[in-house]
Amino acid sequence: MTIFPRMVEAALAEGVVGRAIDRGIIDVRVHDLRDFTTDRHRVVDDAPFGGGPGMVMKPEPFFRAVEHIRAERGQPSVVVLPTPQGRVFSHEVARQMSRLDHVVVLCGRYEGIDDRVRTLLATDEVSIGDYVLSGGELPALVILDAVARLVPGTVGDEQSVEQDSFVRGVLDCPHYTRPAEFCGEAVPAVLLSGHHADIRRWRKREALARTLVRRPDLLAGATLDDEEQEILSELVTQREKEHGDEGD
Ligand code: 6GU
Repeated sequence: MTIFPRMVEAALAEGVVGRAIDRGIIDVRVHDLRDFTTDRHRVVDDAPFGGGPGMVMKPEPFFRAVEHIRAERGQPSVVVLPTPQGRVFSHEVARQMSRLDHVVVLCGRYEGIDDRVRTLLATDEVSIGDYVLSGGELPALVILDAVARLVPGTVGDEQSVEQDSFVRGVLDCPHYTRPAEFCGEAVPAVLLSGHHADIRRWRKREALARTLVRRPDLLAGATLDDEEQEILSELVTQREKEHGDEGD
């Protein structure tokens, strides 16, 4: 639900999400909030009670819109309100949502939405990170993309979803394609060697080394196989030697 349906539709037409919609794997309906106003000028906002700058989105169009969806498509599993005040979106939240049948997302604009939309209509408040955006449309698209990837059949290769960084708690390894040398930078020789066991080990090492440096917090919850455990121990020992007593 949005006052900018074209903004949302444009994003839905492309890429993995666009293909999943075309194939009927997911069904996405974009609704124009102004269609649920009752006045001639299709007004969706009003001045704040108590005064102050900016406008507040009126509650009635959101309620009428959700009532329309309920009548057409049945009771939604959740009604999500994107807001910087919500719980922070993550792979885990995306995974939970991907198992739901019917998710409604209410996008707000202006300074805010009448709080009764939150208390009476929303079942879930979600933030996509600690920064402020000017509306819920981009968060809704972020949420949709992350959730759609986890619906079976959306991403061509199911294996690649399983390998995604936040599924396993390990960041991705570097990737290369032709040319083998570019701007004086050569592709790591092991990738051209044809030694599949070496390549697999190199990728694991690169991924773990990156995770250790950039996101050590992820490693606490990571699921590592025996080879990865071994590589990680090596990397940790190596770093301790290099950094001496700088701490961990
Ligand atoms: Cl969900 N909405 C807005 N307006 N800003 C945000 C956000 C949501 N998440 C982070 N910043």
